[in-house]
Amino acid sequence: MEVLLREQNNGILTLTLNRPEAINALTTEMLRELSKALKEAAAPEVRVVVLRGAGRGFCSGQDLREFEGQRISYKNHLRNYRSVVEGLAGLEKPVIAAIHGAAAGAGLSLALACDLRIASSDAVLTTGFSRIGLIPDAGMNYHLPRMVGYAKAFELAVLSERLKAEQALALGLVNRVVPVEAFAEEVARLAGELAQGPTKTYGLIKRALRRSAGASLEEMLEYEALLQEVAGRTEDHQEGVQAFYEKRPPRFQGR
Ligand code: T3D
Repeated sequence: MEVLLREQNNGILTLTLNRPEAINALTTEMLRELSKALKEAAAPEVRVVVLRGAGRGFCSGQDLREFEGQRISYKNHLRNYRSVVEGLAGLEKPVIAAIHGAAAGAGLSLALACDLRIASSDAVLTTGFSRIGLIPDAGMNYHLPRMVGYAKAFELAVLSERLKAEQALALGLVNRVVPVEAFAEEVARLAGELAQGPTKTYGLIKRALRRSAGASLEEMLEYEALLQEVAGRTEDHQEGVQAFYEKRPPRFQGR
């Protein structure tokens, strides 16, 4: 059985974590496949990526049975996570985490590294790490406090409580919550909308917002001017302005 399913349609690449018997617990093989798929997603035919889980949940984090009885080098093992997190964060196009059921441990870390999180109303989010005596990893220490602030991040990381979808929404951990029965349709609709957008510009927006996390206002003013030079020369910018003049919706090509 393939541990990662890939499906590409109309500019939307859907990556499905596929170990439903363990709520898609992450194995080394799965992380390597995911990293490879994210590198391939840089191809211009891909305009948006959706990351989801097969079966009844999104992802339960590291497979706690993979290294049963072994003493592993976390430093080495976490390189596999690093490659995936950098792949998600560095991909210059929108990445949506479609979260239904559980998102736990490193599964939540991967969701946080995506650009948008759409939760089904049955979603349950938990940091989970502290319950097994580990600190958050796979980028959670970076993303979580930036999304919810230090105090809440500390609480979530230390207590590892299970958050329902609406609680996650109130904290800003997910962008929207959709009833279970409308979830797949809403994810497809949003992905479809983004796949029709000015992809190159979306990539530059992602780059700018990510850079801002560690930059001063002066640095950002400089950097956004640089990126606007690039956005301003895209065909999609020309098309957007032309469409405005002609009072019609733009037809973006992603270049
Ligand atoms: O160690 C390292 O490599 C370092 C890196 C660590 C990164 C991490 O991600 S640490 C955190 C790891 N994840 C967890 O601790 C979460 C463990 N799982 C849970 O808390 C719960 O299973 C869930 C909240 C995710 C879902 O609960 P529920 O009640 O819906 O399902 P369940 O019955 O607990 O699980 C269903 C099956 O999936 C079950 O298998 P079984 O008994 O039917 O054969 C369960 O053992 C399996 N499963 C769930 N999570 C994992 C898992 N198997 C392996 N690894 C898992 N993480």
